[in-house]
Amino acid sequence: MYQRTCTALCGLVVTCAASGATVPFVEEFNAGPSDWFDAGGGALVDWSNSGGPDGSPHVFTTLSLAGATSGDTPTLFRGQDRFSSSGGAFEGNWIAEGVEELRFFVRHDAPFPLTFFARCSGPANFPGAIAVNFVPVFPNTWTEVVIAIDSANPQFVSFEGTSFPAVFSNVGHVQVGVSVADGQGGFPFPITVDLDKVAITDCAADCTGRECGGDGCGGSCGTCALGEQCNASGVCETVDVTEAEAVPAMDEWGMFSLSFILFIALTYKFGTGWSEKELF
Ligand SMILES: [Ca+2]
Repeated sequence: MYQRTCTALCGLVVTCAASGATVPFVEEFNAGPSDWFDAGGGALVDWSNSGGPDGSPHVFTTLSLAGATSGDTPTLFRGQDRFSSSGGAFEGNWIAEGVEELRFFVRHDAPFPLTFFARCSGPANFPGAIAVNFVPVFPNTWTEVVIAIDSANPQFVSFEGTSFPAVFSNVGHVQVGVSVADGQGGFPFPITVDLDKVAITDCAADCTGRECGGDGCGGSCGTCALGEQCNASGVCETVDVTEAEAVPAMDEWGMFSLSFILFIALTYKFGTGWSEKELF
């Protein structure tokens, strides 16, 4: 983070807001499109006050493939410094500020899966870094795209003649678009594409070997089916119904067991210095 000074018209020297990226940050679009612009950069994207992945507000725009051909990469959403998108939260030196991931949720109503990409660049817009989400996003389903901000991430398919450090040491633009696949060009009907929860994180989620529970960054590796529970290793296990039903029958043995567990817990708390937060 750094600050700069600006000279106002009246001659006073004022301190502008810090211009480094805000990490972590999530653009929820709660109050409007947060100065995110559309494909052409000439208008704000559309905004809805509900319907996001969690029912929250989100933004959307219209994609036309009528004049597109396979291999085209139309940009749909623009979070850019000259628009003051998200109050400048995405602008700055992502490497120095410890950005580990770029995340966002997308949804669309095309009758076929779409391949999304993210592009980041400096304030001049070129060159930039393009990362492709290789798993196509199915229609009508909010899907989270996660891009590790790591030079070794194979999602980065191009740095447009520059390098990973050159782009991510001075991010001014964050853009989301789609890659037009074979057979999609010429589709005659407008497609609505939704966007929400555009985020930069300061930790890297890891769901390796986990199908449920936390991802280490406040997110989830998945949920278990009815009748299952997530164990400590992040694996869904079938709940033993017989055992579960026996719990409410609190007889003397049960009271003794509860007392014993509380005794062990309290002993451990004072023995190791657990904080209140950790216990409860
Ligand atoms: Ca939202």
